[in-house]
Amino acid sequence: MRHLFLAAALFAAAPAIAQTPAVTVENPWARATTPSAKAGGIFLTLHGSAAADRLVSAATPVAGMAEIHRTVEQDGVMKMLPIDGIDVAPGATVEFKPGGLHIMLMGLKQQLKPGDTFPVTLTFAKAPPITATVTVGAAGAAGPAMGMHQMHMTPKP
Ligand SMILES: [Cu+2]
Repeated sequence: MRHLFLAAALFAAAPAIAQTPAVTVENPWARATTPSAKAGGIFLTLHGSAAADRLVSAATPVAGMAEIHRTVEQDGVMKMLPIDGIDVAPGATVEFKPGGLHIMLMGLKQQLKPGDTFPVTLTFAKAPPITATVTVGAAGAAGPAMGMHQMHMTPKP
């Protein structure tokens, strides 16, 4: 009897089928910001599901706007460019990291302090949206804590 009950409970907890399998979001984190900062960045890793999908937008209550940015080098200067989405191929790993892909936060409504958490909702072309919890890293985590917009003006040494 006990085994039957467990099986029934597991079945009930199974996610609804017939939807595109979701991309997996791993280790979402943000850089700590200064009290006056209006911009920030979110970094995370996406793992593709069995089906091809595309991250098309991001939103968070802590910022007026969130954009998907990539970083390119033009004439020895690192620049950030907004992109309208990023493909996540089946089984692929897409890494958002400082100096590369990132979710740019503009119009920050609060300071991002180390240890704080906040939600980010990622919208995909096919699978339902995913809301993940972002943890604010220590100031200077994996790079300078200065606003990423600094990169627009900083020539490479
Ligand atoms: Cu950016």
